Amino acid sequence: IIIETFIRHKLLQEIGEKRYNHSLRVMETSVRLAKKYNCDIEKAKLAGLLHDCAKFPDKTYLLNLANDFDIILDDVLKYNYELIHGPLGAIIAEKEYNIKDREILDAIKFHTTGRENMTLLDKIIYISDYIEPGRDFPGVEKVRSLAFDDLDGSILLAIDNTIEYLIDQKSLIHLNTIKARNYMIQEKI
Ligand code: DGI
Ligand code: FE
Ligand code: FE
Ligand code: FE
Repeated sequence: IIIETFIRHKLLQEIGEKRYNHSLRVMETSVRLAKKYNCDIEKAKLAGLLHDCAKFPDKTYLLNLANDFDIILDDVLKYNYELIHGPLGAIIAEKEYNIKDREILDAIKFHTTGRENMTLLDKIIYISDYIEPGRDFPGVEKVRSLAFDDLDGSILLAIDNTIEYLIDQKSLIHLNTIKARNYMIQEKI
């Protein structure tokens, strides 16, 4: 509990009230899903709370930090710096919030794109970020109700929606987004 107070205090200072409140809603959603799908509740709580710990609004600050922590920027990350807060978040959670659990750190690292072979915790954090009660975009209701009946189906639908949106925006699609989708489809068969 003392640890959680430290985390909350630091997080609020670092990412601001709006993103902090989003993080609390993701945490609550993650805990609900962890109970439903028998995932470790403490891990879901910490990963949900910290998933956006590197979501710094200032681009230069974010890029400098990524450089300081030797994050290798692939082509897509270079052009879409918003994607950096996932991998950077995993490092900051480890070094500045003292999270040593690999499962938690990976769920943070891949929360924006997903990845091949997503763990149950990865899936819960990915979808909680997408459906938390503050989210309001076309299609979210359907994913929200599906998440509590068919977690994998909800992930696939969320990835499809995201890819459709990215295509619409003429944005680059990260390979992990594609790999996550291929994996979810193959896993179903
Ligand atoms: O940090 P949040 O806003 O809470 O949410 P997030 O980390 O899931 O980021 C969502 C954004 O990430 C959304 O605008 C779509 C974008 N995104 C997800 N996958 C990809 C992507 N952007 C690009 N360019 N490529 C991707 O594969
Ligand atoms: Fe995020
Ligand atoms: Fe997301
Ligand atoms: Fe988020």
